Amino acid sequence: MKAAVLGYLKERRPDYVSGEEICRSLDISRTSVWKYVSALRSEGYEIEARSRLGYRLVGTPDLLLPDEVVSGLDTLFCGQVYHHHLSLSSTNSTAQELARSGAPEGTVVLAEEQTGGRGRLSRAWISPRGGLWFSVVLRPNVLPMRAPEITFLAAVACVQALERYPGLDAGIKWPNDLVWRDRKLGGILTELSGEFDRINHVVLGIGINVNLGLDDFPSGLRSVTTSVSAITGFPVSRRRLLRELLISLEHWYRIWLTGGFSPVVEAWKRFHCWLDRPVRVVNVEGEWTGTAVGIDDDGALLLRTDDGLTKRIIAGDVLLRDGEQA
Ligand code: BT5
Repeated sequence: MKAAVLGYLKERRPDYVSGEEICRSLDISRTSVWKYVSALRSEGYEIEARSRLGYRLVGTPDLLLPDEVVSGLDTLFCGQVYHHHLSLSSTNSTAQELARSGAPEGTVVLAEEQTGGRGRLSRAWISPRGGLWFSVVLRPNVLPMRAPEITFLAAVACVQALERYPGLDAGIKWPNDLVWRDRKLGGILTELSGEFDRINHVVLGIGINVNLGLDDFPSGLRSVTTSVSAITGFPVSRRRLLRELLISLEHWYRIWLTGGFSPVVEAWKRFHCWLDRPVRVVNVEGEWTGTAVGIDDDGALLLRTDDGLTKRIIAGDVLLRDGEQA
């Protein structure tokens, strides 16, 4: 009902709407209207109340509140259950807890800021206010060994949502980075909970630097990161971008569930950045130099090594050589 009161105020913005009219059309008491208005105010909505005139919405907080994100969201499940937090240690950790206690597929956990945001191998992920930091609970009925494929479909979903913005032709750096002109714009962290032959759940974490400035990053990261607003030159609506991302994610997730990994791989290849460039690949087993020449049907990176062989790499970090990137 709170959402309905908000909807009413939005529809009539910038005019006043009388308390009586809201009562009548929503069939609630005046006290209830007042209660919902107070609740909305405590979330940050600025609502003026004038005797004889009624209520008027004058300001919406720059927060990704449930009423802003979920109402009218054109998805079947992705984001339909939505948990919003001002601050969390890591949305992936909170989503894991929710998943363990039975959260349905598509549940989204979003935090305006993270104090312990993480990347792969427990690396720190910088997540101040202004970005999009969220996690999605997924319960695919596939073998656990296929869970890493979710990183690939998510990357495709993200770059496709981003490319609707002028100039935001992002690429994907194998395996999980969203990159624009060699600078990191976002990252994906897929975490699996399962047994040998069964997935309990997957938590898909996505971080995108949206309205962030250089000052938001520690000095060591400033030359290798970027943000949507730095690229477009103006702040963008995080609400619109988040909704587009959720729609795109659901779209690609369903393609993957029904059509398998190959349509994802085909789409992914179009965005593969650093192709044919001299790179260094590092993982727990060692380090190789060569040229990235593509990915195979399983999503492994194909590296043409300096001695002319093609090596398949299934996990690791890709770095540009020749000091092209820090
Ligand atoms: C990633 O790891 O790129 C995955 C990032 C996933 C973040 C999301 S936010 C929502 C959800 N909740 C979480 O706690 N995490 C997920 P990796 O490929 O390991 O890259 C990590 C490296 O990226 C760090 O070591 C830094 O060098 C760099 N980095 C950290 N914060 C960054 C930022 N905001 N933008 C660009 N680069 C960053």
